[in-house]
Amino acid sequence: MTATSLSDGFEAEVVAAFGRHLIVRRSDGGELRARPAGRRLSIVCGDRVRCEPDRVHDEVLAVEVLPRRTLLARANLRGDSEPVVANITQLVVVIAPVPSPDFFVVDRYLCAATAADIAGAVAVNKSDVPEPVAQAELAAYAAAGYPHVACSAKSGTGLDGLRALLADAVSVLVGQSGVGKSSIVRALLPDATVATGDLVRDEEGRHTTTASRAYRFSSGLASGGTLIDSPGVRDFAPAVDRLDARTLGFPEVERLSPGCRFSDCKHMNEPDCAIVAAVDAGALSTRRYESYRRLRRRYLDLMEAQGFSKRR
Ligand SMILES: Nc1nc2c(ncn2[C@@H]2O[C@H](COP(=O)(O)OP(=O)(O)OP(=O)(O)O)[C@@H](O)[C@H]2O)c(=O)[nH]1
Ligand SMILES: [Mg+2]
Ligand SMILES: [Zn+2]
Repeated sequence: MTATSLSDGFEAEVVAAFGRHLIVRRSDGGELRARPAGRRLSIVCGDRVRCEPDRVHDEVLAVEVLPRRTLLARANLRGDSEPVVANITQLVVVIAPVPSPDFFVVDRYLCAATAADIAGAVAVNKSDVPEPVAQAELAAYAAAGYPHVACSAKSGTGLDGLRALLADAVSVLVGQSGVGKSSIVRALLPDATVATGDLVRDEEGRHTTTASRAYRFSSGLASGGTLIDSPGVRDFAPAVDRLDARTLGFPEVERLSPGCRFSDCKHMNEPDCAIVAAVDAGALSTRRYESYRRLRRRYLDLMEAQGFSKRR
């Protein structure tokens, strides 16, 4: 890093974020370490930032976050909204036969995406493992408008379908630890060194991702696309302030609710509810509706928690 290269402010893209440690990519492709200029600046992978040199400490400071086109945000335990990843156009929830999927977590990710105007999709990895993933669940996602692709990062089966899904999109791979998100990145981008510094061994000695990292497709079917690998999660709840209070991000509710008797129907216990009628008629998955009910209850809890934390 020469002094002249740091002489002026510049704009850059955050390609990795781990706490207050950032890696930013300049428009010339060069990557630099950087850190947020203040405690209050919350910067995530995918953000575009304005950077300035800090000559005293010989480092790069990200001083401003440029307006985000999209933001995936989660609710923390206090109910407050926390940014997860910015400027993505697509969220791909990765599931696998092992570890067995928690479809309620998958649903909540997809709700957060839908609420944030981000396309949602499901990738079913480890298709080489002779253990089926519930086809009824995948059919329910397809009916809701979320496509799914089957693949195996190990055998290479289905990777073309995944490339087609990712083409020209800025996508994040999310999901439980061990489903194969980083393996998919390595299979799709063999030249990208999935930096080992971003990986640590967990208590069972497996490599697990600790920081989100963006990779760009330079060739192949998905040229023009960007793929962001992210750390595995046990749970996920969408940020409440970003959720549409009416639909909670469920496309089926959005589509069916005009048929409800009450325009402010919450689809819980109200009479003549079109969503309940669709469940009874077998047109809406019972599990997706149960997921809606759970998220409705959680939404109220998080709103309440947020109220408490605001009053502190
Ligand atoms: N059989 C099989 N195993 C796979 C496949 N993809 C990944 N794995 C294995 O699954 C384990 C976890 O893979 P990772 O890519 O580290 O999973 P991850 O989702 O990135 O996990 P975290 O970083 O902890 O969130 C590794 O042992 C991989 O070798 C696959 O398609 N088939
Ligand atoms: Mg990983
Ligand atoms: Zn209703």
